[in-house]
Amino acid sequence: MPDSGILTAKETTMTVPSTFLDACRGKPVDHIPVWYMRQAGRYQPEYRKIRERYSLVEICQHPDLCAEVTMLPVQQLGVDAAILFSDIMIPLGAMGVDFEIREHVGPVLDAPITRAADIDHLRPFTSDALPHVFETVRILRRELTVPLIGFAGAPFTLASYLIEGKPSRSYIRTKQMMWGEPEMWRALMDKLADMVVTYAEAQVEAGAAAIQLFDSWVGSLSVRDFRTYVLPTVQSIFRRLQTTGVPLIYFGVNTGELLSAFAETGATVIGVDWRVPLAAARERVGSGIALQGNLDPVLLFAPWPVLQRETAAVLDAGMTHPGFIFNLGHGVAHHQPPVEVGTLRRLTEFVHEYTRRAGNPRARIEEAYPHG
Ligand code: 1CP
Repeated sequence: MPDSGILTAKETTMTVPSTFLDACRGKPVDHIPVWYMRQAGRYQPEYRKIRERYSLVEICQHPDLCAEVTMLPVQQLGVDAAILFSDIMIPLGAMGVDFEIREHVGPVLDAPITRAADIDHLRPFTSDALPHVFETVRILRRELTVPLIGFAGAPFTLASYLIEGKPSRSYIRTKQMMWGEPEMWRALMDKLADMVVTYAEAQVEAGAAAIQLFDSWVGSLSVRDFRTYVLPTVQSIFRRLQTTGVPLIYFGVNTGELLSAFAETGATVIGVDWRVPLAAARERVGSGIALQGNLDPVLLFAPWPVLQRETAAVLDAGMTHPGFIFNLGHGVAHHQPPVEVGTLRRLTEFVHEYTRRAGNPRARIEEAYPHG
């Protein structure tokens, strides 16, 4: 430890005990850790109140406010990790991309990328960009009692917004560039990969204890295309991020058929959506990599006994191997009326209680919660 008594990011993550970090590493845990994608957001009355006065981008520009929004779900739900409140588009702003996050739509660009010159014009991302983001991370490192997950969008998913100019269902323009202009595609992937590495390293330097790479839309690719056009870039990102020493999580939606290729990315943890049974995911990924998931997010709108039964099934499947983190298969869904904060709090308590290990864990679990 340095004489000043101030811990560096690496020392913090290595010395503070954390169920979440242990589970990422496949170490024994006394309960299964929980966090939720989109755990900060519209379902929270407090968040809606803040959003009446500030846009999402403005929240990210105010470190105290952004830290408050990040901490809210930790205080309200009792989750085992926080995720930095931000958006995958934020670092693209620092590369000169003009975007807007439109209400009920998502990221929208006036001038999507169509030609090589547009890619040349993307500024390289440097770690002195976005000082407010890293200041938020430093505040959170001081304030939080659980690890902070930093994150970045993965190159394919970011490219889909840059090329389509808005959320897409078919990714036609994106795939047209990928297949038809392989040199442009490579240049774009490389530029985005450099951003991801620099941005993630700076988040760890400031205090993030894990990094999640969101490749939300990569499941739109065939396994062949994933291996040809995306896997080498993701491998290069994780290879370069190994030196940070923090767990690296790779997540996408609709990725059942890609999971065996995901196992070759170098990720410490693989996120699984709800369409794939965890036993099948485990078979495809093999052992030695932790899994995270995979409750259908819409179950949050189901009657409690159904939610409880399906959660128990996910936990039973997840606990068969070391290295499991409970999460939803995608983010908390937006709907009217919204998911109740109380439902997520009760779910978190249930996961902790159901999986708390003492003595003969499975026997105790079966005894306390007989089912099926
Ligand atoms: O203004 C708002 O409040 C709108 C909703 C919203 C929120 C709460 C958006 C717009 N972004 C965010 C925050 C956000 N985005 C977080 C932090 C919150 C947390 O997890 O607690 C994170 C991790 C993201 C990452 C993100 N943004 C992803 C990857 C995760 C995923 O959900 O797959 C993606 C694809 C985006 C793009 C985006 N931003 C916002 C929306 C509605 C979308 C998706 C649009 C689409 O369907 O393509």
